[in-house]
Amino acid sequence: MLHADLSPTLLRELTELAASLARAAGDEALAGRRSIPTGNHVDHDTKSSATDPVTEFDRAAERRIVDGLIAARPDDAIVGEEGANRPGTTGIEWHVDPIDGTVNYLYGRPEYAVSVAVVVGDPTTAGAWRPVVGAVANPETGQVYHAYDGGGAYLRDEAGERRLTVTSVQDAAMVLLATGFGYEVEVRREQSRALVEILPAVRDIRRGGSAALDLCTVASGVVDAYAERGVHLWDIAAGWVIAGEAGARVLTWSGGPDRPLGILAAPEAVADALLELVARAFTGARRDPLG
Ligand code: LIP
Repeated sequence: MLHADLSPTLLRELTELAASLARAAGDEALAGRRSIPTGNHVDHDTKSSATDPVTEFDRAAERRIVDGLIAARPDDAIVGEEGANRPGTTGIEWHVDPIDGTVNYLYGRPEYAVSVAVVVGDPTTAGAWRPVVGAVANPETGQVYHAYDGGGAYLRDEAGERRLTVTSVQDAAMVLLATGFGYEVEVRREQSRALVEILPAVRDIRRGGSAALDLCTVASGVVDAYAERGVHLWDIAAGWVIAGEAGARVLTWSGGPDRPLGILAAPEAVADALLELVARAFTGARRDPLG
């Protein structure tokens, strides 16, 4: 059931809450990273594979965000990458990726972010849900990207706040495309095959290591588009709203039961051409995407 009262006032309040918690958790994660000399990896466990890390700072950041959400909105549902799973009664569900780009965080590379989003509807049913609020904070740069449904996309940093719009690229062959790769060998094998089709058809690709930031770079025009197959909702929910509010068409498709999502975010002028390319390249990418 979609939430009844998604007024602009409520959406603004939810966005500010998301942005403030993302910033606070990010600052704590940054302090943790800087407490360890560069060149030393943060101690970590692994999840889906030996290359899929989770650190104490991922868990601490998620706790910080969850505690803040419960204090502010105790009846909302919460889903977090590191295990937060709290039912709710309001129809509002928070999706939290406490550190997106964890491998970059591990190595001391600056491309990682805290992603906090609100999703309404039923994320377990294709087409019956959508993200409506998103905040993505990059602790290394102090940048906070934020947006809510119908409110525009913004970047807030030490220079102030400015509205974001996607690029005006008209030709798919001139698209600078952000993409990413999963942790599991079979997913990476499929993604490698997809690159054989995609790389010759676009200007070039960029691999930043954080889906949340990749979507924000589409919104800010730092790249033209982003496509990846194998991401989770918590990776993309906030960036989805931000890229969409900056003028991108955002399309997702399901990888099937227990399989992650595929996503394409692109300016309208090249969205159809890129969708055809992605649907050719990624097995299982649907030509009739979810939304
Ligand atoms: C990451 C995604 C990125 C993908 C990585 C990884 P994590 O999420 O944001 O787009 O390419 O393989 O899944 O694991 O850093 O939260």
